[in-house]
Amino acid sequence: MKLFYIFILQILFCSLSLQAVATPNVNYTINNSWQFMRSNEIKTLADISSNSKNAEWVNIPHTWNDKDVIDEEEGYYRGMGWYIKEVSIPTSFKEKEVFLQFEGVNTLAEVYINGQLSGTHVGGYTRFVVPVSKFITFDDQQLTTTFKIVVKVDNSFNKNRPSLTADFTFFGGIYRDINLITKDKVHFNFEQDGSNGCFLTTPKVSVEKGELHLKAHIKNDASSKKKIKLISKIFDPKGKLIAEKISKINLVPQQNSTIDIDLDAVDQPQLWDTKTPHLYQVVCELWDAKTNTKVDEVVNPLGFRWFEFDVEKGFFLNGQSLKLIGTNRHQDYKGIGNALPDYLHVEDIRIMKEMGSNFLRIAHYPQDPYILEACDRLGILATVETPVINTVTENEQFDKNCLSAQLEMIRQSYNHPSLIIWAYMNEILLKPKYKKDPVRYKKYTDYIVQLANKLETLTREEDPFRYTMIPNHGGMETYRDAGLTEVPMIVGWNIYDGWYGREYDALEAKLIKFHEGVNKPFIITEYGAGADPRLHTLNPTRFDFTQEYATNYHQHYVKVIHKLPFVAGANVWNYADFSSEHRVDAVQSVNNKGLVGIDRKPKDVYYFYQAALLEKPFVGIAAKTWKRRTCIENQEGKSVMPVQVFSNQEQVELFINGKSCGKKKVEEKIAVFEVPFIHGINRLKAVTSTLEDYAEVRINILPQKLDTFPANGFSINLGDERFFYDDQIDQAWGIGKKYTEGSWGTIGGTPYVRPSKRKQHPYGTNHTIQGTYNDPVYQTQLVGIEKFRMDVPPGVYDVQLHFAELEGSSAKHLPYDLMEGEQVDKEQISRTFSVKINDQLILNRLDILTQFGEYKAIKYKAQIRVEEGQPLLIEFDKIIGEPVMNAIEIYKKI
Ligand code: GCB
Repeated sequence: MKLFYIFILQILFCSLSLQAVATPNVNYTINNSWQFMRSNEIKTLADISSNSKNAEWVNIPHTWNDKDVIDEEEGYYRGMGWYIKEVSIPTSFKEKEVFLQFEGVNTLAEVYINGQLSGTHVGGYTRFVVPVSKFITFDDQQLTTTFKIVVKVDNSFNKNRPSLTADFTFFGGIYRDINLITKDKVHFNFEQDGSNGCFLTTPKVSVEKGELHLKAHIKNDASSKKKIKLISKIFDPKGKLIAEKISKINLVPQQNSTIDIDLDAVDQPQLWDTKTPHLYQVVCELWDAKTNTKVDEVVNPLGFRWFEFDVEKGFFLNGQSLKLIGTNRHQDYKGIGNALPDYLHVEDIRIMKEMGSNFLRIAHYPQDPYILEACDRLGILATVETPVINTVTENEQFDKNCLSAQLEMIRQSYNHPSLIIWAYMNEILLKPKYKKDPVRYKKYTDYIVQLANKLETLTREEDPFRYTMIPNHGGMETYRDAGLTEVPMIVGWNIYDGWYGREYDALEAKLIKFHEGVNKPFIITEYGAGADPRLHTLNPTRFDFTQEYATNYHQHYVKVIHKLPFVAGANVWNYADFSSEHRVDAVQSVNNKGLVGIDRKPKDVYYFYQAALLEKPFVGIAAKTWKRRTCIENQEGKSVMPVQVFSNQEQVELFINGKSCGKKKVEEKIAVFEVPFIHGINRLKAVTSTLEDYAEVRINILPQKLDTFPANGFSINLGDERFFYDDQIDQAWGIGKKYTEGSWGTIGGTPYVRPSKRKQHPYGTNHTIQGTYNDPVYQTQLVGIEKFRMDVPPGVYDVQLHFAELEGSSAKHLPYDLMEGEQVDKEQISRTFSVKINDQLILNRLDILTQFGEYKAIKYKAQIRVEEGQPLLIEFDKIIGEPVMNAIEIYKKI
């Protein structure tokens, strides 16, 4: 559409004479070539020129935090950024009204046109419109008129602006499109709250009939009365005009009018549902009755559907019971931050649909318009919410900002048939203030309930046809006793049993208790387990960040969600891994609970969901995500490892290198095969009665006896039961073993366990390690290691020792700690040790903490010549405390 307008504009430029001619309305982006300065030094427009040497050219969408969230330093720039651009428009636009429409600026925007403040907006996730015409002087002597736009953007913390805290990065910048729009003096009122001025409702829908109502806000900015025709046209899903209604309206000068009309009901409408999302279109046109010219046009999607939430029976769409299952979504991407090209928004929804999702929680804030448009087209039901998260500020300004965000969200997304729930306040009691002072705490929670009631009332007044929801967390009593579960129509609960706490077996009983306790329609708004795509294990354990544990966790949740009818819906946290700068997890600053990575590469669990949700036959081999492995040989020189195959068929057969591993019954969507991998390439094929899937896995089998040394060396992780796959350089790290006669391995030492009251981390720590992107290699270690011995053939060896001190003073917790105040009581450890290899002193009195500091990746390389009959022997001499080693690599050079 925009290209079309640009084309029209070009024609205009060519054919304009100096007399005013009637021009159609235009709407095109002005995203290119903005001058940008990130600086807190620039306080006013006057400071810009003295700082302009620091300016860079950027295109919108843009965020200034794309780089500083991927660097190693903690924290990111939260402050001011200035965007500057000169824009030329045809002088003929004088006859029109010119506007700028900002799709999303995080978080505060001040827009100056030709030096005058022409608009401000608080809130990073909704659209706003700024008038231009009254701030510019059209140059009648020229074909074009130029004006200057300066936008001040601020993403710093402000106690009056939600979100105050949250587990995601608040990327600053103009990160969605800027449109230049012209309108006739008479137009649908799109300035107010960023809506398009037309609101459609379907008050009653059945198989026989779909009723349709239109509320249109029309503005007459002219100084004279206007006679107007409003023509409302309905087009069926094939684009055929099926109804048209003309309403005559008299507009008073300089006023807004609201028109409420029933449009013709549609007989036997093609219903919108998640399998066949039949989309009608409603085109509303404004015609000047006197000149008989069209002055404005707005197109909206229309879907005929009805839905209902039942406390006991869950959700019904068009009278049919439907379990809502899908994911949540954040709006960022690897290396780009939140400034996504449109393709990625649409692609995300396509990937969700291909997984079998029928439900999306757009969390924790409204997202690019493409998201709901794609949900409408592809058939994914949605809930959207405003970012009032974790805590509130008790003052009027904070309330006002929450309410305006809610209002804008509703008005801007109102016509999407896929949208069924408006939500607000995520886990608002997660960071409660005044917990130790019961009287003050009560006052605080009363304030929150009052604010919730204001948001609820506003939402129900704006839209009596949809549901409302608040997503809570933790124990039911906290929210119920505060009075918060009373407020919305649906209660959402974020549940992490089996991840942050307890085991997932506790889930079913918990859900039943919650259901009985709150007696409202119920959605599991979040559940998820972190999985660093690079970590794998044969022994999945809670909080190990392996793909295998995540699969077990989700398999259990899906089973329970399907079993309990009162669970109307559930959203995995999260669709994709996302940026959370302050998060301390397996991957620095990334929340790893995605079903796909931050680069959208599927994890095993994505394929599991395809098996669990798709109705068409599906088979998928888990091994695809773990395509290079290092493991230890068994007696037959092979390495037998389980391989999961996900399917919705009854039975699967798996082949390795053409040989069958047998047939297996699929249970809860998974069949597990014990597969005898051989050294080198292994080709897997899974076969069901109608389908096949393939995977290729390269295995590096480490022999028990090293008569010949592996060509690509030894890369071994210590103190770990997880295999690490470095996907950047395709290096597979195996897990260590104890030395046995004639073989290789460690002597002495026990795996490091992070002191924690709840034993949260089965292996080592999840603290960020500096100086590497391979944190898991350094996050585990053997403590008290005495020797590492390898009975090797003679030759020259390169021995690489990896260390990190994990017992530093600043053992950190998740800033976003759902473990509720886990405390680590520990004393500063001191350790000094020396390392000899084959009697050669390699490291003298190594004290990692003093020499390098805590949580830093340290690597030493040494070359050793081993003579016939000699082993390769690394010895750790303890001087103070216990020696440690995190990982080891050995290569044979000669
Ligand atoms: C939650 C929050 C979400 C976090 C998530 C997590 O409950 O609502 O914002 O990212 O937990 O991963 O801890």
